[in-house]
Amino acid sequence: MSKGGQRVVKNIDAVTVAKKFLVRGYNISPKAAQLICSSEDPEAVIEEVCKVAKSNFIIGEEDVLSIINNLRTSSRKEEKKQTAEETTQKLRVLKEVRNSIVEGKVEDFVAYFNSRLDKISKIFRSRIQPTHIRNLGRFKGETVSVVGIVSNVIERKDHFVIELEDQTGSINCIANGNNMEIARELLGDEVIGVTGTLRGSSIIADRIILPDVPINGERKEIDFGIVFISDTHFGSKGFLEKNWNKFVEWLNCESGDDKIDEIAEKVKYLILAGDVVDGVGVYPEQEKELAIIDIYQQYEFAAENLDAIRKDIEIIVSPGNHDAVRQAEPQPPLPKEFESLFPKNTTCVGNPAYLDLDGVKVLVYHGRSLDDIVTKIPRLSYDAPHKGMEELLKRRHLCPLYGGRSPIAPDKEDHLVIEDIPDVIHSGHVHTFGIGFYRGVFLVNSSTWQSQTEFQKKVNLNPMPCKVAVYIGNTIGKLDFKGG
Ligand code: D5M
Ligand code: FE
Ligand code: ZN
Repeated sequence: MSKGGQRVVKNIDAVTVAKKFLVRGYNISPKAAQLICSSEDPEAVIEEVCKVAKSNFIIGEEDVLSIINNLRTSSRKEEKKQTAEETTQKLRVLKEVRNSIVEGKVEDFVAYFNSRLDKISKIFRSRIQPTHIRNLGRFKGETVSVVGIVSNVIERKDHFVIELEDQTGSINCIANGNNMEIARELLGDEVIGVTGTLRGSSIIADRIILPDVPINGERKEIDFGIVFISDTHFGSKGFLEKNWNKFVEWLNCESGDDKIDEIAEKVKYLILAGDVVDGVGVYPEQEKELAIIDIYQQYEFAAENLDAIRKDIEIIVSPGNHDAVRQAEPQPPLPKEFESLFPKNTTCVGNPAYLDLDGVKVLVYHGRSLDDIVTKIPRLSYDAPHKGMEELLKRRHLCPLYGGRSPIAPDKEDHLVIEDIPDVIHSGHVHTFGIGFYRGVFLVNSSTWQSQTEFQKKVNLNPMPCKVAVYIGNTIGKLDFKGG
């Protein structure tokens, strides 16, 4: 008998075996009885032998051997099935927002920013013991620390003035010397810590501190593969179908190149980080660039393409600004009417979504805020989008700047704070590719499957399509499906 996968071995002798057969009207040869005694599960073998035996049959060694072999094969199959079931259960969605309705009243914004400040203040807790801004007056001339939201940054001739706000008031912090470089890159609306001397009604900053992540993070090693893609834009005229098909061929271990097929064999998860379809009415005159003008049919086409992927890969689909969900972040998962089109091995999650894939924590975020970051910080560019993602991680927020190009829904809770440090942050949106590693966190931007659009031509945005990031072992590498 098999109980919870473990065999209960019963001691049984040949005479007892023979008796068991006799009471059922069968004879058994002594050697066959001996074989049963030495089998893993004598009771099960006796059951099976009797099931297939005809009356007046003397059971010999051959009969017993074939039953034992059959039982072994089916038990192996059962074990394999159990492993497959366990495998599919290893994906856990730790955090996402499925429902959020906000009216956008003044009090909603207050609650939203208080939540942001609370959550990020907790991250600072072990490094700064801040004084509430309202109480600073008692510390004239002394060293003080505050944690607040950047409400404004003004450049002066030889310094910056950073206006900082907490729940109790606001204060000007003067950034000069080396601090000017940090002040120059502040986006606005991020939460920072400042330590300095209180002079008059301002703090002369000694240190400007971003919440950041600890320096001692390590690379997580995994014995399976995670593939990162984004911005498939199914339904667009620019969808690069031939290249996509090559990618799917590879995933299905049919590329013809043993070396890269071996990598594909290990792939257990595929994450698609938004802009699944091109959508309808996303920008003026978009219809001119659409191969499929109906949103439902676009998702049907997406589903067909995902269906071609081998079924033991778990596919995770998160939405982006071209998808059929609200624009404001956090975005909920795709509605059931579209999710139901997708193959069974697909899970739709929100944007952002914090996932656990066999112990690997992946924070998926489409990446709309990267447009603002790249515009605001001159040393950054679309050519290295992971550097922009690093800035998000340092600020412990997926979309620090409020009122930029990525709309945020002012929920009571700020769901875009990076509270728990993931092993990987995966974004897309900017249609360029980049992989980085910052203090224990892999940063992946997974490009696109859409060629350059008319709009992108006008603004000189050069996509790097058909590049795929693959996490395996302790590193994330790039595969390029652009050629040929
Ligand atoms: O965005 C793909 C990239 O192109 C992303 O970096 C934004 C940029 N883009 C696309 N449309 C616009 C408009 N209308 N204004 C500014 N920047 C834009 P995707 O989300 O795939 O459209
Ligand atoms: Fe896109
Ligand atoms: Zn996008």
